[in-house]
Amino acid sequence: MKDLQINQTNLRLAKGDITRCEVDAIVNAANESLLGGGGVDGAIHRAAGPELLAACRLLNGCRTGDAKLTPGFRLKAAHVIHTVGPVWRGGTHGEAELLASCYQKSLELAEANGIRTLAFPAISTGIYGYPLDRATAIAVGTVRTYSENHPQTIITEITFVCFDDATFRAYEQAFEESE
Ligand code: AR6
Repeated sequence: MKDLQINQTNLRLAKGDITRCEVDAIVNAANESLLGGGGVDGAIHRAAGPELLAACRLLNGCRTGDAKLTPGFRLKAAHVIHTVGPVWRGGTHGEAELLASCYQKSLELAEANGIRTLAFPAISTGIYGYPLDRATAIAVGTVRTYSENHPQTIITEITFVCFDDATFRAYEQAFEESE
């Protein structure tokens, strides 16, 4: 498995639990309330501690496709970027654009806050039901395009963290197809 180096930015794949990542920021696949939930959202809130929920309460939610920043509290990551992916409704309700926007807005927020290393979960592919192959193609494509269009970016490392083997394989395929 090769990493993808695009200008300043290394795109890489990892298996495991995003809450343990030693990066400047981890991305949370949240819901519009930002008040916690299951999946990776639940895991991040458990690992960060109750201060995270208190910080999220001050943000007044987040629209689908948008992203907001909090500290990481008890996490190794200094920050959490909370983004809200689309619920899969057959693909004809703007899901692809909204999912791409999650990655784009997260990268812009990272850049604006001095974040150099960033880890993403596979947004929308769990509880929200987005087909894995389509979601990973959008994730890799959007991040790749961002890196190509921002040769002076401060973001040096972007990791796609895969919680299971099927997700890892889908990202491997997306990396191959993007080359
Ligand atoms: N580390 C990395 N990835 C994880 C972890 C973890 N600790 N736990 C789960 N995943 P999901 P969604 C993977 O359902 O589809 C919540 O209730 C998981 O295997 O967490 O965007 C929110 O509050 C899958 O590959 O997020 C929302 O209501 C990926 O993370 C809703 O779920 C995303 O699965 C969001 O649903």
